[in-house]
Amino acid sequence: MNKLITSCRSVGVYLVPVLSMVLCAHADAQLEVIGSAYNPSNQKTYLLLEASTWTQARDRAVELGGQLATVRSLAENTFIYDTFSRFGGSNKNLWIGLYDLDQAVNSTDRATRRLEFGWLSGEPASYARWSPVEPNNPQSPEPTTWEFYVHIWQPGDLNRGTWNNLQDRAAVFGVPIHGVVEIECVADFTGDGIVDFSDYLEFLNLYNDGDPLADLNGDGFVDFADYLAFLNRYDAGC
Ligand SMILES: [Ca+2]
Ligand SMILES: [Ca+2]
Ligand SMILES: [Ca+2]
Ligand SMILES: [Ca+2]
Repeated sequence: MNKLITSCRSVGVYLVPVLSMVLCAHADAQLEVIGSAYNPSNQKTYLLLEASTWTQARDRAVELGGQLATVRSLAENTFIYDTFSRFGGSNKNLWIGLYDLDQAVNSTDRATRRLEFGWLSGEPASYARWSPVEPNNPQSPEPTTWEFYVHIWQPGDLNRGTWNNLQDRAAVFGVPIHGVVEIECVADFTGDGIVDFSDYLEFLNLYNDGDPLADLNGDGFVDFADYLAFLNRYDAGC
């Protein structure tokens, strides 16, 4: 999948404009990765997607060989919030992998309602950082107003850094919502669960294009330090 976008960029200049436009329009339909970061304290790599609905971000995360992030502690919540909520200089709400497991059952009791949410990763929902008034339970008969998906509030909000359940939309109060993807195996660039030479070639492609996906140490630059970081993970088999 990454390759498609990469090829579009690198091959586009050689194509006649119309063909190039068609191919690139197809590639652009995919959510772009706009940032990445490595958290040394839990050895996990995170990617930031362009703004989208929760379900779009969820699907893109799987294509990228990961999942919308699981938040297991205050430290992980703080890392994600500090790293991405003002990424690029503008405020961002952040989608995480928490969602309402049963859309037909929605308690009006807040304590009970909190237990209705679970992680995409299937890990136990032992840690939570709900805003004091969430998750709420809109009572409208119109299902599109029901709030099944969870994001971290952006820095400009009173409840910044805490969680809110929301509809499947790409912005709230005019501020965009960006998916945060957690990548389990960084060297598996093809996302097939195996680390082999095809991953090496895929990394080289991204590296040569300066793609943010190749910024493995998350410092905003694609350079030799990232190449060495890749070789380390590649040798380690993940
Ligand atoms: Ca429910
Ligand atoms: Ca809510
Ligand atoms: Ca692979
Ligand atoms: Ca880098």
